[in-house]
Order: sequence, then structure tokens, then C-alpha cells
Amino acid sequence: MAILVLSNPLPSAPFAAALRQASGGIPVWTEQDSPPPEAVEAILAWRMRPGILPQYPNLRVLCSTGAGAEKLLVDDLPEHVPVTRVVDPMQGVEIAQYVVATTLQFTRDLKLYAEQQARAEWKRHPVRTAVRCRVGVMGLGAVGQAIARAFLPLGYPVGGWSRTPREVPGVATFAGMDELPEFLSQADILVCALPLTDETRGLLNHHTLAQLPRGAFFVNIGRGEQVVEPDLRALLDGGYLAGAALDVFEREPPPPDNWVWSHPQVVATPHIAAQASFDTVAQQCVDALRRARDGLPQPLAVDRQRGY
Ligand code: OXD
Repeated sequence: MAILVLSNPLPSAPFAAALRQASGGIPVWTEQDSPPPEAVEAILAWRMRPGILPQYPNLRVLCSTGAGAEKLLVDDLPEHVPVTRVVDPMQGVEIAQYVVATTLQFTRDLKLYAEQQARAEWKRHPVRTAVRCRVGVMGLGAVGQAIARAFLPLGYPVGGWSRTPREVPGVATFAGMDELPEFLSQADILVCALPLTDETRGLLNHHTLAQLPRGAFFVNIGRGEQVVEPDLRALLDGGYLAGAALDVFEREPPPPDNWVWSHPQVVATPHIAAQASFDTVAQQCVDALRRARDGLPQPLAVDRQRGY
């Protein structure tokens, strides 16, 4: 019985190597090994196509390589197979670092100064003070809260929005669709840290993004599918939004001719805001398999109904 790595489009070798270290002798295969399907007990994957899972009659658990597992929730996922996600204690911190870095690059005009440096130009611009730059974090799970907390000591007023009410010390919180317009109207920096669900797919569109204050900056570390990319582009091109930092995209990687690569107001990065270590991913997958074998509950299982 074995663990199969189907991590495409991520390379399988580092996951397989870490799993071999962690598995205590459980065989670990990749797609290239063409393993006998009946021997596969656990699959480690980032996304799944319909038609694959029914080929593995003895599958006990399906593990995501990432913190989100929505791309594994295919229609033919067997009812008895739990889907687990990675929970890495460093992830919130790393994502918060990314959001703070890209936000400060914008609020402190660092791109402008880099351009000036290239021209040997000594020119000072007024500082946009933190208290006049309100940060709004959409999604107040562990990651969203880590982001919100990171901005507080820097002097930025922070708001947060979530599906159901949450209390976060120091953060002005809003909940539900009724309070979304008020939240958006106070976000000079909008950060999307939402999970992808039926409710959040396409939630950031022309209608919602146009409720941000003029000149707002948008950071997406949630999921690309939450943003209607042509709407975002139109608001950037029209000068309503000042810029965006995008780490996630509807299609990953975006094709070479996609506008995000070359748009002057966009910082585009290849889904690197946080990367769980291969060792953590492997250890959590092996633990999930052991629990499945022993019939124990899965603390890292996603709620299929909610989608996260
Ligand atoms: C994710 C991850 O789920 O990178 O986005 O872990």
C-alpha cells in the first residue's frame, strides 16, 4: 500500500523525497512510476481532474499540497475519502510579510523612487501617512487575522470583513453582504484573503471594486477566481484604482501574453506569498494516512460543504 504524488503542475520530486523521509517505509510513488491503482491509499495533489479518483479503489485520504484544497473537491470524490489541507504555522506570517511588503512598496512610493534612482534624480515626494491609509482585509481566518495584526503596529487603521461576525482586537470588523459596501468604502488598501467558495467566486468585480475609495490599491493572496480580471484591468486602466499586487490568478501561470505580466500598475508574483515546507506537507500527509488507517478523525480535513 502506498502514497501517490500527483502534484502537477508543481514538480513531484521534492514532495516525493520529503514523503519518503516521513513515511516510515510506506512506499511513495509519482505518476511516472505507474503504480498499481489498487495499492494507492493516499494521494497528495494540488488539483484534481474528474475521472482520476475512481481509478483508485482503496483510496483512504486525499491530501492537498497547499493550505487551500478547493481544487480537490471534484464531483467524483468518494464520500468516505476525507480531504486534508496543509496547516503551517509560518504561513500566516509569511503571507502577512508579502502583503506588508507590496503595500509599503505602494504607499511609500518605492517604485517611483527606483525609477528616479535609474535617472539619478533626487526628488522628494510627500509621505502618505499611515493613519490616512486604511487597510481592509477580506477574510478573517488565521491568515486574514495575521495580515490584520501585521499592519496595526505600523500605524495603519485596519478593518476586516468576513462571512459571519468575528472579533479581532484593534480591527473594525464587518460581516455579511449587507456590510460589504461600508467595509469596501473604507479600504484604501484592499487585501483579499478569502477562501474560494461559490459565494466568493467572482465577488471582486466592477461593482464591488468600484465601491473602494478612488485611488485604492488591491492585494490578492486569496484565489484568482475571486476576481473578475477584466473588471480589475478596466478600473486600473481608467485610473480608478491606483495599483494591484497579485499573487494568485484565475489561470496559473497566466499565459505569457496575459495583461498582468506587463501592466505598469501591477506587481505579479507566481503564488509565492507563502510556501509550506515540503517536510510539513509530507508529515501532514503521512499523519493523515495513519489516522485514516486507524479510523481516527482528521483535524486538517476541509468541510466539503463550506469548501475550506
Ligand atoms: C495555497 C497555498 O493554498 O499556497 O494557496 O498553500
